[in-house]
Amino acid sequence: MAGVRNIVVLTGAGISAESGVATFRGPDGLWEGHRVEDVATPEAFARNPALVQRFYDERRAALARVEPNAAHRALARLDADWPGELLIVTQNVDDLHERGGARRLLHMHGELRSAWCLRCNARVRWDGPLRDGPPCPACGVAGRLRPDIVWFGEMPYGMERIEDAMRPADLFISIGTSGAVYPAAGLVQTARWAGARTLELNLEPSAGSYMFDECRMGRAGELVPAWVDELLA
Ligand code: BJW
Repeated sequence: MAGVRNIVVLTGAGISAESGVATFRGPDGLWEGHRVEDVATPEAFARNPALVQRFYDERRAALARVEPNAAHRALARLDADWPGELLIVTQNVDDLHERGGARRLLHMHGELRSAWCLRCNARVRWDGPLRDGPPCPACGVAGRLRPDIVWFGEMPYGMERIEDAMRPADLFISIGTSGAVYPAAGLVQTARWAGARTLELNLEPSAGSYMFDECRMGRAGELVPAWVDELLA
């Protein structure tokens, strides 16, 4: 695509929907059975750690039953073949981008396959359950590991790296996100200030659709491979 060198891609739950991972705010949303304030805040964790650990243990275990889809693979192809700068910023806590082959990737809301020790502050790769209070592999203290997930009121990861990638961006593309959660929802505005062209790919109009130069509505598994083909042509 003429004049494009620096790209920032933002992804949300919609890109993993066709892999069978529930989105957050749809009719079958992940939080249908769980009130968000019961599970996705530090206060909820302090109040009822067993409930929160069980919720995340189930989602971590479910990763073994899902596979990357055509949209994840298309972004990995872009990552491999794009000669300019690229950063894929995902709000998703699943590991489907990396299993699809993406490398230039940042998980701004944390990762299911990581645990954070509240005793020694280490972040460790974690694939099993946390509900039984296992010892931290770094400091050995039991019962202090929490899901390494950014909850409401906590600072998302990598904000400096994201801002550094946004400043020189000439193309910003948002895929499969409702635009309901900040600061991710504000990145389109940052992109506009940077002078980048902005494109949204989503199943339906999002809260921020009006801010994009172009919106394409449909399934990520179809729209993303077609867009990557266009870009690499
Ligand atoms: C398809 C598809 C298909 C379906 N193909 N598309 C008042 C105003 C403004 C902000 C605030 C406010 N009060 C509080 C805040 C801040 C707060 C916030 O934004 N609250 C809002 C509710 C208003 N944000 C925070 O607290 C954040 N931290 C923060 O702000 O720190 C301060 C700070 C930061 C930076 C600079 C300065 C200060 C932290 C937010 C953490 C969010 N964490 C969660 C939970 C993680 C735990 C978990 O996974 O359980 O992350 S919330 C949840 O929403 C999750 C997601 O990453 C996030 C976004 O959801 P997403 O991905 O958009 O999913 P959906 O379901 O909403 O949408 C899916 C879309 O896909 C839909 O549009 C579908 O149509 C589409 N789709 N199938 C294509 N096949």
